[in-house]
Amino acid sequence: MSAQIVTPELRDWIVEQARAGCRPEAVLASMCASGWEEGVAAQALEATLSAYLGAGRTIEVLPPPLPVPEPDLRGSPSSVFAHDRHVQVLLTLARPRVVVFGGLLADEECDAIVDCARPLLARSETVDTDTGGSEVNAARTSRGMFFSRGQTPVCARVEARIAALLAWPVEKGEGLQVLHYRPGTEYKPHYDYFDPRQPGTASVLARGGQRVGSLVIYLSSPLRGGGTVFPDAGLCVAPIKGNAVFFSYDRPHPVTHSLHGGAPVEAGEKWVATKWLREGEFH
Ligand code: PD2
Ligand code: ZN
Repeated sequence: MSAQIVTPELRDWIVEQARAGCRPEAVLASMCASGWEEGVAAQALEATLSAYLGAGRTIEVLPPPLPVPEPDLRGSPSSVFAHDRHVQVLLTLARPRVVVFGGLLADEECDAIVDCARPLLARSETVDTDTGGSEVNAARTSRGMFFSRGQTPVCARVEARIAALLAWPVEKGEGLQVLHYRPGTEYKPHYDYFDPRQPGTASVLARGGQRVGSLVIYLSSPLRGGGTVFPDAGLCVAPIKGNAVFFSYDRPHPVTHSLHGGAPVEAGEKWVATKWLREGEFH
């Protein structure tokens, strides 16, 4: 991937495209279509066009990277201690950044969250970035509800554990969102960040900035199906009660490869609690 070399010929071609009035996004798209990895292509474009313009001017093809939550996995530990519990590290992937944790929640904690959420479920809605409000989404056939931060003692304990695990303050997290999937329901692949090009995004960002990470915690083990899939990586994480999958995205852009979805549940029921981590304090 990073072995792709920016030759003088490629630089000349990029400058030629820019001089012909071609927008950087269009040049990026044709580089990707001819086999360039998007992140490498974007960096090559930014460097070439900035050097061409000179006088300290810079061209940004991608949004600038943001700090992201990240567990401390120095020394490749098989488990880490987070607040009040040992948590297993089952899988790590660099790109997209994904970490699968084992035993993040005890079975009784999963059951307590499900019992509390069950009477409050409604057809799941997603943020509507056209308006900044929320809407029922055909791509998401689960039912769900939101807790506010610290709404129950179990929520507060789990939030403190997540904050320690991911080195990200509790205040920068949204409340837990609980989803319930029956057989045949799914959450089609999507990105969790807010699309900067959508008109409603500004009002969503006012509550704590971009989402920069997600933690999907499995509160039950469906019998078949219901894995969390990452199509760009060909990865499917099995939903096992108490385990969790963490992924981060340092820019609101597909270059993060953070596209993910909930595969259809084929047998049994799937319950998850999702924690979204924001760039700033969420209020
Ligand atoms: O339930 C899941 O596996 C899932 C998949 C994709 C949850 C979410 N996204 C989410 O809550 O954003
Ligand atoms: Zn998602």
